[in-house]
Amino acid sequence: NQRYDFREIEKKWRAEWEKNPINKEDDLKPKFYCLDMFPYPSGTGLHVGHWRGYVLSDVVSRYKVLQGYQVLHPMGWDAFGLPAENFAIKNNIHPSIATANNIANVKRQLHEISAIYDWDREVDTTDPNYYKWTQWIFVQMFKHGLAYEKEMPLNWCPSCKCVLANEEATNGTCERCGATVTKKNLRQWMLKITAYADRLLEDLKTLDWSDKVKKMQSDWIGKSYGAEVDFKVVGSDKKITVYTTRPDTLHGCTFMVLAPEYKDIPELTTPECKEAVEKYCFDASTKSSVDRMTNKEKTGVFTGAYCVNPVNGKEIPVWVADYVLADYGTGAVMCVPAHDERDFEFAKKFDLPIVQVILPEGEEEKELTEAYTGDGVIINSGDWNGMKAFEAKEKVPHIMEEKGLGKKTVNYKLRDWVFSRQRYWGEPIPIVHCEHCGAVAVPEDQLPVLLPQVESYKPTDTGESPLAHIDEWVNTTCPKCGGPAKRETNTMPQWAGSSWYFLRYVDNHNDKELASQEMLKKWAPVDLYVGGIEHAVLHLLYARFYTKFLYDIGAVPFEEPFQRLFNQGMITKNGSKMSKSLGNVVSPDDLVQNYGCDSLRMYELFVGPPEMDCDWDDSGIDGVFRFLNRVWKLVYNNKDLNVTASKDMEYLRNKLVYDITNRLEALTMNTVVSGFMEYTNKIIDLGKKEGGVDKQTLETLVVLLAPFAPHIAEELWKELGHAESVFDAGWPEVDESKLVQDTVEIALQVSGKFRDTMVVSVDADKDSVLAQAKEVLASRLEGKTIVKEIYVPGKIVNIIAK
Ligand code: ANZ
Ligand code: ZN
Repeated sequence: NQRYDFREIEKKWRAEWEKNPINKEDDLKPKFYCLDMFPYPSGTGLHVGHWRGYVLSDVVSRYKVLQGYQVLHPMGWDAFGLPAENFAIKNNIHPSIATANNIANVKRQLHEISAIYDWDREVDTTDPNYYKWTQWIFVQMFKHGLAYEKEMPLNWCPSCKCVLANEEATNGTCERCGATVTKKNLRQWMLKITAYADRLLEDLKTLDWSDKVKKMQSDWIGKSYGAEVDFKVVGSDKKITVYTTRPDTLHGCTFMVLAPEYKDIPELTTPECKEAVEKYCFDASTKSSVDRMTNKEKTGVFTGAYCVNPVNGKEIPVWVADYVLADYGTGAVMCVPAHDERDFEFAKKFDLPIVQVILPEGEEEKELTEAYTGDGVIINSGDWNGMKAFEAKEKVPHIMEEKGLGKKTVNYKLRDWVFSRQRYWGEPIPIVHCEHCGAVAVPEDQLPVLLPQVESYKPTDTGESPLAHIDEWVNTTCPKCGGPAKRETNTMPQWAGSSWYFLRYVDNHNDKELASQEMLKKWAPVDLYVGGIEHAVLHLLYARFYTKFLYDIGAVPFEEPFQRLFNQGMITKNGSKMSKSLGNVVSPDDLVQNYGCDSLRMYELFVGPPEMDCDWDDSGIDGVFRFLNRVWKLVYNNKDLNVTASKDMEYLRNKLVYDITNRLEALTMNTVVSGFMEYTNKIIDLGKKEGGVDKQTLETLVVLLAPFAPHIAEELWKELGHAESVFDAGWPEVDESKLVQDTVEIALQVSGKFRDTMVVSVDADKDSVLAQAKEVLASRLEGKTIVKEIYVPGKIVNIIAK
């Protein structure tokens, strides 16, 4: 058959691979674990944006198979969580049914990609055999003191009727629905991720991740060095301790600000100020922390109290303002308006004194129009004057320690992880509350605690989960004393299941442990993890925390789950994210129907550098389709010619292998595709000149193409006379000696204008090149006088003629 009938071919090979997977487990081979961030099975299904990452990871997986690895490339479902529940409420379908439907649909769509997923290893976070282990991990954390209960004001989304982790409320709005986040006092389960702050920070160094993502994680952990300094309160035996990263500016501290939640405020406040302070503190309690930090206009009230600046004995006023957070540092700030932007604004607004203590090197002191936050020399600071600010930063904490006025400290921005949700569709937290014994873990042999069927899974306004209304489920007996007890009714956040799923794939049928040591050692950790950058902080930090904890209790044999991370960019349509609500979702179905899976796979990679966002334009796929047709014809027209390769063809073939391999290793997939197009054209042209293309060159092209366009490659491989799969062929090697070219193509110019090209031997001397060039250009030089002859070796001949 001379025609490239992609429909026929793709159907045929997909069926064949299903019977006979190309990726065989073989412990004599090295392993490669290539993982996609598993999808949330939404009702909308997959669009061309989803394909981008899945195609990339599949190309790498197939490439590794060709290189002789046994490859683990699994797929599964992150299926608990709010969207399924919201969908269920809206459409009146039970979340478990809606989820099953969605999984079936997305799975069907995934088959279209022809990725080499191992469906025997499928995991589903809502499957009791899976969440049994999600609960087991929680029980281990509880036993190790890392899961604890706490009553606290929390980010509350009034629309989702649910608490949010700090990570889910980063700009004062709900990450999911965009509603403004408020505060609510609730009893919550917390995970002590802060106990791992240092290791989470340190071990970033060992990972092959982009600097961008590493920085996002280290900023989120937010380790800073500073000092705690004590300020005596005037007329009282109380003191206020502040946390500062700028102890060098102590002499410039002209007032103090406390967070509205600071515990001593009632005792510090004078009777005249009481009413205003109480009102201010109440108002602040209704705002979210992000709202308070980013609030443009500074607000605050004076408490009537004063404290003493320990380095100069000056009495400074104590204020309350909501830009100071209760849960960072000590909840009290020594304010240095001259050198801190927030303090400067505050001082301007409330007319508080500003004293400059750092002078930029070589400048005169003059009135500040804004805070100066740079380096410089210390002034207005008694015997510290003349010191460099950065030196003082180091020294002052020691001085304060010696004088008993404070101490050196380390602080983290990272907070413990709020781990309970007041929603139905999640893993029940495996805890029983007993009047006598307190919170007791459900014994491991009684796991999983099954999520019961409920009639109404709608969330409530009270902060109670819908599970709280099922008396027969809630009322139970205490595993410790046998007395009456109640089940915990909160469920886990969606992140729970995704924090360890990569461990389960390696041994997903195990009913004794979350995965055996043997299988974990065989496959894990993940060698390449592909997914969107939106998970840079949340999921990736949680997964690292889980892995480290499981390592500490001996459940997994490594500390870091993901060795190399690749974040693909988003596919947009007319500049905006594809979404059902915008009506701009491009479905892959029609494109597969009209051009085939192979063309769409290659086009997904061709649209732009894979790490960058890219606007989608259907029309470009045509170029890729035509390219595959050219390859098809090239192989057909030449496969039976039996020509021998020329030196030039051998060069082309080796250069092709060299470039494609290097670009693939660097994951610059768009340049791989353009490289294929460029080299194919060159091979076609050279073949025309030489009366045909040799078989080895054709075979090499087909094997290299196989990870990208597997169906056409498999078909052409058969046409080239092979009985076994192209994926058994082995990845072609480069013969370095052939990369040295005998001839080069050089450009010919007349008076600087490009006129022609010619091919010369690389070691041809100047005279013979010029003579040959003048011959080629003879007609253009006729009747002219040659003024000058220029030869740039291997590149250009320029004949200047009048
Ligand atoms: C005096 C000072 C002078 C400060 C100066 C900064 C600049 P990072 O680096 O992010 O850790 N701070 C301390 N506790 C705070 C709280 N609970 N809420 C809001 N701000 C707080 O920030 C540490 C700095 O943030 C500290 O150093 C403190 O202000 C402020 F020229 O102390 B600084
Ligand atoms: Zn008990």
